[in-house]
Amino acid sequence: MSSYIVHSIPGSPFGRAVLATLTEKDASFRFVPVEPRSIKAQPYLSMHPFGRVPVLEHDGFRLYETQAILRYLDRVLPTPALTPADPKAAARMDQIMGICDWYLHQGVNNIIGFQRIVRPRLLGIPCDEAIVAEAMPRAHVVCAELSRLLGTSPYLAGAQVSLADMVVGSHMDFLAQTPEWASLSAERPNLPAWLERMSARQSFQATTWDRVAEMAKAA
Ligand SMILES: N[C@@H](CCC(=O)N[C@@H](CS)C(=O)NCC(=O)O)C(=O)O
Repeated sequence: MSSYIVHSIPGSPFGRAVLATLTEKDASFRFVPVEPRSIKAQPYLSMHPFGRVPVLEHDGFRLYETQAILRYLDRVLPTPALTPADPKAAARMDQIMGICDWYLHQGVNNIIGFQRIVRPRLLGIPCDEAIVAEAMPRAHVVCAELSRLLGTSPYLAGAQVSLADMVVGSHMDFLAQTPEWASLSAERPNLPAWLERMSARQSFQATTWDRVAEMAKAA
């Protein structure tokens, strides 16, 4: 039996980052689907008092907050390392993971991705165009900065794939499925090229929304 248990909702970019990291490490895990309507009530709140996904369980140890989970996995499953050995590259990785939480998710993906994808697909409610338009200037700032930080490197923290790619890739792949991606990526060709590189990885192919939905059905 797998010692890693991931509680998440199919389609969650944060949940995908955890699943992709476990896949990069070739670790077996059990996926426990969380019913979206259940996350703001007990018993789920006893596992995650802020009512979010994902949650990781490992050998009786329970952890939430994606950055903490990813760093934990990188410590207990050290091969292949997903944190650069060079302190400056590691700091860049940490910075980009912070950008993902504070600027890419908050105010960009949780608006544009939610309105364009989650509302129609899961809730059957049409997109609120005004809210999406209002988020676009913030989205351009985030994409411009991630494009600048990526530069000509293959991955966000340099030559090797890192935890930053796991989490930003999961979010960016979501954003890339919206019509807004055309304008967000137009002047920044390094971003779609990097995303294509990430999407070709086995860890990303194994953790698309549809693949995670299959895991949920099989659970
Ligand atoms: N800071 C949390 C954020 C997790 C998060 O926002 N997850 C989203 C799904 S991608 C969620 O649970 N949303 C449900 C909600 O906001 O009610 C983490 O890093 O794990």
